[in-house]
Amino acid sequence: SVTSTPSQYTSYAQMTATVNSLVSRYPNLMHRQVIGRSHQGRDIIAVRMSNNARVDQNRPEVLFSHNMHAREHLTTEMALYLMNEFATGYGQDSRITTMMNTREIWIIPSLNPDGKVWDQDSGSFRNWRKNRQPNSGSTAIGTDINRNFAYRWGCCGGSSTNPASDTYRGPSAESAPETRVLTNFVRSRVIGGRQQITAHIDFHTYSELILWPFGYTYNDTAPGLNQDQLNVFATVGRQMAASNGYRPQQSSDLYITDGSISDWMWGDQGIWSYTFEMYPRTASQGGFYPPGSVINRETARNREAVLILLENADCMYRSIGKPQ
Ligand code: 0X9
Ligand code: ZN
Repeated sequence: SVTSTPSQYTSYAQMTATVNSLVSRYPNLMHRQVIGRSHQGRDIIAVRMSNNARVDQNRPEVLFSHNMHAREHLTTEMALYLMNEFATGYGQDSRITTMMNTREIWIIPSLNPDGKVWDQDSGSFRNWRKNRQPNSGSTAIGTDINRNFAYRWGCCGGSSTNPASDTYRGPSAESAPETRVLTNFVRSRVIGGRQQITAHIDFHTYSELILWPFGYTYNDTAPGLNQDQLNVFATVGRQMAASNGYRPQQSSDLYITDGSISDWMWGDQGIWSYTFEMYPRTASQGGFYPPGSVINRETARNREAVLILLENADCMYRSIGKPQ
């Protein structure tokens, strides 16, 4: 079949158990933190990985975030793949070892646990995208976390004011607890006035794309994104795309969004932030629910792209020959 059943993907409960068992097997390489709770009170966790993970070190940090959209279950598999790869590759693979010795790698395997449970745990998939927060004055449930960020929130027709819409932006920026957990975590990585996180990928499905800011405007450059910076985004984006066969483009080439995570990460925090849209390319290949048999192939497919971003994360301008 071209589609799947819920049991072919890791559930939120299984994800929690898998992360806990990895952390107890690799206590020096993995450190787990609860960074906050979802609307319904589930833990949102972040795992720090490095050669000395229990200690906060002064190194470039790279963040990988996953499963902001409930039904995009392949992205949680991507997080578990990365944890496994960095843990088992340390001391075995020279590129992974170098990155574990010179970076701090943050992995947030599910930004939307309530949505994931709602979509997956009833026996059949529900095609759910948003969080599970009620809306006052409406029976419709949920805010689209990827329209709820506080950078040009609601500015440009790239989100909806209708609580029933799949792209409902919420009553105000950061109104969704899940958005706030992520932004508070990212803000907490400003140490001595300097944001430690230099680069980021937010994993989604589907369409096989690598997207960079801005999403709120069709213009290639904008206030806060100059030509050199655009060239960095495009150069590293194209290098990553050459490794996985995705299409590299500016976010708004797909469609306009406002209040999305990558616009906030770059526009507010100066973090080189990409949005990946994973497998499949088209709806006819299974859309949000491709068969579980593709999980290994489609997560490993991004190994090289992730390493490319990690290796550039100490100085992204080096990619265009202008180290600063
Ligand atoms: O619409 C979204 O939030 C993302 N696509 S998804 O199908 N996973 O929901 C894309 C966001 C990227 N930003 C822009 N296209 N502007
Ligand atoms: Zn998505």
